[in-house]
Amino acid sequence: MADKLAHLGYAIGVYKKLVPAIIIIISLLSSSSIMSVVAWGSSLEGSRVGIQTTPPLPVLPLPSYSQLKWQQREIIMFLHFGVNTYTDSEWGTGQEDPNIFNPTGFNANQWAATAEASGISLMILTAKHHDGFCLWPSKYTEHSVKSSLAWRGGAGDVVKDFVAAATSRGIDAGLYLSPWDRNDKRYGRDLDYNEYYLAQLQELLTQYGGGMREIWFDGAKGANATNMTYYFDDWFGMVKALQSSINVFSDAGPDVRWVGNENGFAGSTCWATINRTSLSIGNTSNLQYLNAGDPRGTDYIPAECDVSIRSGWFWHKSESPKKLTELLNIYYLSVGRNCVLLLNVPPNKTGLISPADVRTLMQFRSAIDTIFSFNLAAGCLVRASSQRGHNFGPENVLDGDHLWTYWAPASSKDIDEEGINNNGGGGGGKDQDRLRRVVNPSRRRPRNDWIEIRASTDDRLIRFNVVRIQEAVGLGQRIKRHRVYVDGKLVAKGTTVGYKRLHRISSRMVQGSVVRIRVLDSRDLPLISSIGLHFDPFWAAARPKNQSLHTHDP
Ligand code: FUL
Repeated sequence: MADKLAHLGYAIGVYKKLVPAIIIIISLLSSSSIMSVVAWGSSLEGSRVGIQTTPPLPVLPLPSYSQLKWQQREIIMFLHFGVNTYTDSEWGTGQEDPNIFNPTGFNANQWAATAEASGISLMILTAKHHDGFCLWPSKYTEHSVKSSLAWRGGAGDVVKDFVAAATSRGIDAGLYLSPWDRNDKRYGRDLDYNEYYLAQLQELLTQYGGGMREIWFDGAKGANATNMTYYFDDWFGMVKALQSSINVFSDAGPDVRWVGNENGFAGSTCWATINRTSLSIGNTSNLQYLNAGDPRGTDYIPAECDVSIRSGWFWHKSESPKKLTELLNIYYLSVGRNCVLLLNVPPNKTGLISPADVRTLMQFRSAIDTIFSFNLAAGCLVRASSQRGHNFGPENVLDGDHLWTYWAPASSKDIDEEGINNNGGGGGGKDQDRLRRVVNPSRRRPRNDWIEIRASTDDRLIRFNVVRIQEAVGLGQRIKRHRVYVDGKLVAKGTTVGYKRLHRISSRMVQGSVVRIRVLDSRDLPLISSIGLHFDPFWAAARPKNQSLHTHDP
């Protein structure tokens, strides 16, 4: 009853100045459920000469359209292919004979078909790795497929086939062009090498269509490699000029940053925001900063988690793909921590993705679909501590839009003036009266924002072991600390949320009738675009390690 009164206070507070008669109608409805009050109040505002409450102000910095598209991909396929595939090595010397590159069964359609069947929408190919061997016939070097006479008589072009195969299946393409080049004699002579590198960039970004979606500038370089300065500003400037929707990856962005390790793990706190001025390419002293991001960062540069499906980046006969449980763990610690997973799947000597890797990818996709295609919160009742206005109700977290429809609580000003912030579900009544008197903005009470999923009937329990929370990051990443309760008992806690936060429940399974997510700290109002309660059978079957919460966040 106290809850119901609190929500009535909210509805009255919002509308009393406009339509006094509504108050009478609301009192008549005092015996109806909270949900019906929220829905009913909303439709009244909708009828108010068509003017709707505006979204709250954004919290800068914001993601670009291309970054949002990148984030929604969740998994990107990386393909390491080149002379190393034939020499059983990871870093070539640059002295390899181009004739060893002979992928007798090369078929980029098989790569694209594998990506498509795995639900992957972008593939990134190593056009040139550290050995300097180019997978396209560059005009500026002999160290390329045009010297691989055994393969298509030197007339082959892997990049061309790769882009054509991807495009034919509606999959986007991206390229990796290693800055460190162990073959080219110009390496070490700043001007000459930068001109060479820019000439190659120009080839790659003009000869294969205008739809390139990501370019990867790898900061790696051998400890004893020749010193030289890369002209990053020129590189980035040229890339952006030639490809309008491309995301530039490097240790320091500008669009996508490295996560600071090659295991596929983001930090348990992971901000998409960071200060670019504190980053530099190829500098390994700030890995922790890259891993966690920075709540005060002035640049929006989300992290990409690169890891290989096998232990090496290139194909080696002796290696086999990771197990499904390991890949799922990587998924939870990358995609489930506000990042994108860049999963390397190396083509073998014949030029195809090995059957074992294809099988593993299929299993991985099917496991993700099994876990996430059904939301146990669907059909449940949803309510929140407060609501900004008509378009910002808690029901938005259960629709299919995970970016632009969201629950927004009332602003602190509205809460202070109207006393509409329901105090933890047990508030209302006298508490509301007290809050109504607090009108001095300098004495605002701390916020207590929460949103709750409730089983639709009293006897129904929700059984789940994964919680998914998503912020409306189009208006900036905000949440700093949150907790999840089931029937009042803490089951998960964490810091950042961002585009997607996934919690696996440490006890492997939990059940209850009310799941509440509390936001303990946030940069301005928290905006939640989606909530999911899911069942992960692989997690349920895994042997519990201990009963404590798996995350050590505050
Ligand atoms: C590293 C490189 O040295 C590896 O060979 C691989 O390409 C990986 C993605 O980046 O820095």
